Amino acid sequence: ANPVVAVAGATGAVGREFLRVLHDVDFPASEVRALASARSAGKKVPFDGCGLVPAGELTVQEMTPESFEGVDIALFSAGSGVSEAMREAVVAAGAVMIDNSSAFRMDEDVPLVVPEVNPGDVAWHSGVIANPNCSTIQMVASLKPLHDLAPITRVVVSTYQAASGAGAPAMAELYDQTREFLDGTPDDELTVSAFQHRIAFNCIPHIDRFLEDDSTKEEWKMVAETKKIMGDDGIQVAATCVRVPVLRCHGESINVEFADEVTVEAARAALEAAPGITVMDDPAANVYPMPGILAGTDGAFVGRLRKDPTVPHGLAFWNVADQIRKGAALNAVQIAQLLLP
Ligand code: A2P
Ligand code: 11C
Repeated sequence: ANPVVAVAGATGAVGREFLRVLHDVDFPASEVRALASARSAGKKVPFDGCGLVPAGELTVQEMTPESFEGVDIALFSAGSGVSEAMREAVVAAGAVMIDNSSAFRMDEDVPLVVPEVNPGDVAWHSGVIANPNCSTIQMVASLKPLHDLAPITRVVVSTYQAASGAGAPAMAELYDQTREFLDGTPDDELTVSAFQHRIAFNCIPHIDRFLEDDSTKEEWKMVAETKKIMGDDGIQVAATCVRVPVLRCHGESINVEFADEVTVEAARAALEAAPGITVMDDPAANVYPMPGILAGTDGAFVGRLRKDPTVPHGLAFWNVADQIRKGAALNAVQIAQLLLP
């Protein structure tokens, strides 16, 4: 039978994208339930239809433990607290929770899945499958085909992360603050609430909270999640995560060190053949991936491929992806597709 799908957090930035992606891939649902907080109950959200569900608005229902009766697949993006509170009800209903929050990612009974990298891991779930952090997803999608050429021993990554990674209100803050700034509003009168500092005309090397070793939680996620998804604790990752005044799409500067020689040509061929990766690399024609041209696209885009001559077997490249699609909603729906009979 066609599955019943619940979208938990349907009014949020990722939740709305879940609905778009379900339509785009024509997910074979028999019903799609839009769930959010009591504040949104009764609101309508647009839906273009998928499977047996016709196009038309969905009426948002308040999410309660009873919301999951009859549900087969529950796509969650309503924050860690909500995922934790609803897990038992979702699993008791016999549904699989595909969770975009960081609540369960490192749990031993929860697979952390990027379908291009470790699709087989969905087999051992016990009711919950976690969707990795957006900056990790786009990086590992490009590391996997390279790791298959020769083992990767070390990765140095610096991110250029879009405001929308912090949710829809953060995106609005970049927009409005930029206008206020250009209108001459003094710094101390600008509205600063989504980030620690002004984001307009600025870069903030601080995403999520600081940890004891002075790295941030976002940087720690890139280290720990990469090892779990790639199934290789031997990959060392050094990450610096930076928020930049971009609305949508994260960029990443990535330097990789291999155990053996990998030529730029071999790396390019492997990336061109890899699922979910588009190589956009023609320096002579000024062609390389950029957030400004890639919002709304699927997969991860790679360019600026070149040798890193500072280490024995080094490669450098630049990676851009729409972090709300491949980094969140699309990856989660691709996980759901792996569960279809
Ligand atoms: P609501 O719009 O009713 O607050 P974002 O990440 O863009 O901020 O979106 C968060 C999503 O999670 C929204 O859909 C939001 O619904 C939902 N949400 C937040 N808190 C709760 C809650 N306690 N119960 C159910 N849904 C929630
Ligand atoms: C950001 N990467 O850009 C974060 C958002 O663990 O899923 C996603 C956080 C997470 O702010």
